[in-house]
Amino acid sequence: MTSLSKGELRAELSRRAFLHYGAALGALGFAAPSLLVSGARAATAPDGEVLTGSHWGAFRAKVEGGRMVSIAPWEKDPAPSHQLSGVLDSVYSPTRIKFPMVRRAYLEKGPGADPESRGTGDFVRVSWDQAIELVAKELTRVEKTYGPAATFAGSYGWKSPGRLHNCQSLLRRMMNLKGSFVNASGDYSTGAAQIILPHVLGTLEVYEQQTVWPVVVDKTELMVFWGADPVLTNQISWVVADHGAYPGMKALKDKGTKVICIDPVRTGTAEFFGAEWIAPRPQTDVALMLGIAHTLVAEKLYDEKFLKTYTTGFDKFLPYLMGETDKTPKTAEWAAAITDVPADTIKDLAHRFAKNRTMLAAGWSLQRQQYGEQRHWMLVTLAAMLGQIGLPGGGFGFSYHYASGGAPSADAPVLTGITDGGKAKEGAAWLTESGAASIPVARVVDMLLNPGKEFDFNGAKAKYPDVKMAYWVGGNPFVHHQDRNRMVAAWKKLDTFVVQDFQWTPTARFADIVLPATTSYERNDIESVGDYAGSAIIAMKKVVDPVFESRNDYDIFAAIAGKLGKDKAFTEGKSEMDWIQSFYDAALVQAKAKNIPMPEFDAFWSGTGVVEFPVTSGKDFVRYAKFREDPLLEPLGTPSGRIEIYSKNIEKMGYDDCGPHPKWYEPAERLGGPTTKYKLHIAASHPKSRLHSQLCGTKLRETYAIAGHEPCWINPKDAAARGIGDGDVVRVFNDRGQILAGAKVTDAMRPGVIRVNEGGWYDPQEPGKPGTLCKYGDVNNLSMDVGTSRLGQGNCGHSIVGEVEKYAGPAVTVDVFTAPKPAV
Ligand code: PGD
Ligand code: PGD
Ligand code: 6MO
Repeated sequence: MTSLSKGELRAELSRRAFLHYGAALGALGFAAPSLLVSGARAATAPDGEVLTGSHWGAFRAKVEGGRMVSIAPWEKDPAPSHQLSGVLDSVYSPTRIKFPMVRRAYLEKGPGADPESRGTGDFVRVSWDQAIELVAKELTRVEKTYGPAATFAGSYGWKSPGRLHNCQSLLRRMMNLKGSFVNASGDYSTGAAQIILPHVLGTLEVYEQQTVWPVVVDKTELMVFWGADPVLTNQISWVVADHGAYPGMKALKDKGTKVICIDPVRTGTAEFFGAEWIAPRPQTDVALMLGIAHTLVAEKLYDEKFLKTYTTGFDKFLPYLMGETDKTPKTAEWAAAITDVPADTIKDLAHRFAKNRTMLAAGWSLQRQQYGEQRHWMLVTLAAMLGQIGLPGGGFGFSYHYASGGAPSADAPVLTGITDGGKAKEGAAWLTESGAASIPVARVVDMLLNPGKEFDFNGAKAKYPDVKMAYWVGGNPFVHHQDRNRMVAAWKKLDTFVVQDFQWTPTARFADIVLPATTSYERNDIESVGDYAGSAIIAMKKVVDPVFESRNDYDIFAAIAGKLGKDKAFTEGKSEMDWIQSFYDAALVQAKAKNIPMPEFDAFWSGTGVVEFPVTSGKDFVRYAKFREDPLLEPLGTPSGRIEIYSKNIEKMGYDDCGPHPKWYEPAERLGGPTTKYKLHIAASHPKSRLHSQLCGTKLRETYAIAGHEPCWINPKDAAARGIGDGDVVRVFNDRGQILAGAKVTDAMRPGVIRVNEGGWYDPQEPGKPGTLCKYGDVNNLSMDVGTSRLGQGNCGHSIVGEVEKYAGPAVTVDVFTAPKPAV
């Protein structure tokens, strides 16, 4: 495998750093013996101003009388997110979980009792001692009765930043001490791309540093945002957001560089750049790319030398492209019929891509669709045909829209974090983590419905375990997972469902045992700033004391581990501050070795609470420049060392839904599809004023909800044809489910496509009843729950068709934003 450049390494580390470097921390052995008892709370937060961090950026919180009263963005944030205004409310909102609660039937009759009453809000308040005892007992019972592969703790979700209170690592740390558990691999963001791209490029690619913005501004002549809305999605980061992409985007705009947005929606990004808007039918992008590729060949505009030197398998792809293998040449005209983009436009794109220094910057919606693997593979193939990969400002980029990819990386040490106590894995190996069994993350409902069934995943075969208990922390599956009604039915199979969150999410409402966690503003922690930039390390100081009876995730898991007789192994005798210092000190050792200025811990913590790092070599990073310079000495991590347009490894897998070269596959349903029943595509994109479902329970919702519901964007023509007016309550439906939404009539939508963003909280009219109406507008009532293909098994959250009508039923009350009655 080729050695990673610094920028690449940082990006590799950013999202999964705790996995890669967990072992190193242990080896460094910084943990000084603690003088404090485990779980001891730091002193009460005083009044004044506290700097802390969040997914939305760093901010200063003002505290008066022990209450957070206002927040202001960190003065060094170049583009603060408007979502910060919801953060304050998230601490005090009526959705806060105040006490441990147990579903009544569960408490009275035990595990598995009356699963029909899940989601009805019939809870009973219990003490913390009772709750911890119940959880520990059930973990033990399930393991003893059914073995280690009967408890699912693959708990996926966006939790909060912080290297200690990383609730998912903490859950798995406790589970590893107990015995074992069923894990999940991959994520919902890039499930298909992160499996296909290592075959094509030898690396995950989606979480790696991009050719940096200053180089793009200087050299790119044509910037193409393909299914990407970076102005919207760069608001947040996995760690504390740096927002470094925004100055880059502004400089590109100021320079007047030509920008094209290929998207069924005229996005905020298209408006920001005054971009040319090309609106294909959703899910047809591979056909569009093939039409462009065919034009490049037909008009001899492609770079044969690049293909020969840096790629393998083009000779096997070319006969498919030209129609020699299937009698269907993938001409611009062929593509036009599928995509609804005129053939002349497709040819014109081919001409302009070839003539200019072109950056193809793709988002991830493209691969959150059936056969999603093909999108990024074909885009790499197209970029290879253009021959600009490794040149400044040319090629492709799969993270310009995420966590400010392309913001130059600083010379920063790696910040370690709490580990799950399992074996640390590096690079792509985190995809197959520890656990008694592991499933691809988005197959969780399939697993519950089909114990013992064999499934394929990236060349391997495995069987679904028979799971009786699930423990979820830091995620909201009753919003994020597809096909809600299928999911609600599957969940009835569980004996026990434990949820640990700080708010009454739809998931918490479907739990048997609900444990109230603190927000990250009620505890101390430490985090990096910028997934790719790594521009600083920041103290996430406690702003206020825990609200109501909430406890830190660390303390909850330490208490459960304690009941299992494993508290010493869990805490290693360290307090919150001991851990935080140990992570900092490990970074300090690296910094000293590299002559990077960094104060001692005490000065850092009691001083400004931030240490910033300089940018030197990161400022002119060009992705794949080294490979281009010397493909023999700097080969890719693929079997051939080159870009694989044809993969022999995938050929060997023999899948009918992901062949050995990129290809157009007709999805089960799409706008204008040959067998598609419904007339509208439903875009389930990411929201401008939320992070998924986070902040949906706050006052911020009032700034965008329409008639109290999640908005449904619709083109004026589609609205008029259905008698729908702006502001009307509408019912969006298909064979899988139905939701209410509020109509926003706008010509920013392509005709035939409506948009309801993901992340709206599920509010079932009759909880547990198949097909019941969701009163607020959770779009995943409508999506389909199938894997992208047998290769990647990613989710298909963007493969939805359906219909919309003006709502004519009885008035409804949205209940999901207040706590269940017994919990108030
Ligand atoms: P979040 O709303 O971020 O969504 O799904 P995910 O489950 O990650 O959920 C995080 C939860 O963690 C919240 O309930 C929050 O309160 C809780 N939490 C935050 N901090 C803490 C903490 O410190 N402790 C504890 N205990 N809990 C905490 C996101 C997923 O949705 C993703 S990443 C993607 S990319 C998918 N996107 C789509 C899509 O494009 N289209 C559709 N149809 N569906 C999707 N679903 C996926
Ligand atoms: P999406 O909103 O799903 O975002 O980033 P990702 O790029 O996946 O889609 C981006 C664009 O693709 C949308 O404008 C949509 O209209 C378009 N699109 C959808 N389908 C198609 C199609 O078939 N063809 C074409 N050409 N375009 C299509 C998601 C990323 O965003 C992720 S994974 C996470 S976890 C974060 N989530 C959020 C969030 O919830 N809220 C904000 N504000 N920011 C985020 N950033 C991250
Ligand atoms: Mo995601």
